[in-house]
Amino acid sequence: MIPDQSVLASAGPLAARTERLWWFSFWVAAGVYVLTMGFLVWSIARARRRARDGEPMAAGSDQRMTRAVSYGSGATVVILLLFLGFDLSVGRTLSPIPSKRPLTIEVAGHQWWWEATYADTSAHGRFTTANEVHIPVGEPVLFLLEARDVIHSIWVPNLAGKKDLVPGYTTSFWLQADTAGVYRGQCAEFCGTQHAKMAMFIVAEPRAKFDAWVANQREPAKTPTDESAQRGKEVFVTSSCAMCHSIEGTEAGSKVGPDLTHLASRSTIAAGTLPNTRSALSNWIRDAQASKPGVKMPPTALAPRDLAALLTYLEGLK
Ligand code: HEC
Ligand SMILES: [Cu+2]
Repeated sequence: MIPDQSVLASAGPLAARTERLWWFSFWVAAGVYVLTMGFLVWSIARARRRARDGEPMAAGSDQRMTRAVSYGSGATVVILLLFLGFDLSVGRTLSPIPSKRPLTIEVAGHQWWWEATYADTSAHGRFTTANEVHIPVGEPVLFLLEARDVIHSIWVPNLAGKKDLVPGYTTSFWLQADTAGVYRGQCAEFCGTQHAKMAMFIVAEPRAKFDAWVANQREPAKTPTDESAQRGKEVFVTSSCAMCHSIEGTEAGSKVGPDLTHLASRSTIAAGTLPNTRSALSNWIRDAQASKPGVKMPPTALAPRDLAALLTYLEGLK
């Protein structure tokens, strides 16, 4: 399920340009290395042969050496300027987003998860999800970035470079995926002990599939019909859960933790830490600290029947 998380497997125009820059630098540096080592070996061999044969230094060798060093320094300057020029030109093509009204997603970094709100001009069009961000293939997507606690950094190597999320300050960047797929990203700025367990998945899919996903995410949670799930909803809204989580269509409306309206539509929980299965969900609710020590979700002791009902309810939040 987790694809190559690598800058050398680009799947979009931004990452492709960065990858080209990387290979350019690699081949030029490799060429310089091979040439330098070649000259070194050659000159050592020549000096040894001279010493063995008792051959004197040729006349004018001092000037030749000065000239060789000057040519070498000149070539170094030219190569460094080439790097600089290529780097600047790539940087310039990366900044402006090539679209007037792009799909805009507000991403907020939290310790240790990602909140993603799809911006829309109407209040009903907006919706919030977490850790799994769907985007349409072949379209530039604008991200508005904020941090709620400390500095985080968003990095999906197959699609784009990094961008920091800074508290009290909105930054932005854009990316585009040209190949459908699930791209793993992660926080790239140390943000506390569970920093390594702060993954994000970009799900790039064809426009029609994306639209269907959006339409479903905009819906409030369905009112459960079976008895166990109904009991589970009651457990959720009457216990501590509602103090930190939102489920649209219920009384739970807090934003401390991830929005759970469509929890069951995500493939992982806790920012890629656990698979979204009944047993993982059960362990997480009983003691989130066991999988992510220090996380801002306390252990919850529930009667076995209440826990089972709660799990059934959560599993129904498609
Ligand atoms: C004090 C606040 C708090 C309380 C109370 C709380 N949670 Fe959480 N919850 C969080 C935070 C914060 C996270 C994100 C943790 C992370 O991924 O690092 C989270 C994550 C989750 C997730 C994973 C969501 C995802 O998409 O990754 C689930 C499911 C969840 N909580 C369910 C519950 C349930 C059920 C209860 C009640 C028994 C509960 N929580 C009580 C704060 C809380
Ligand atoms: Cu982080």
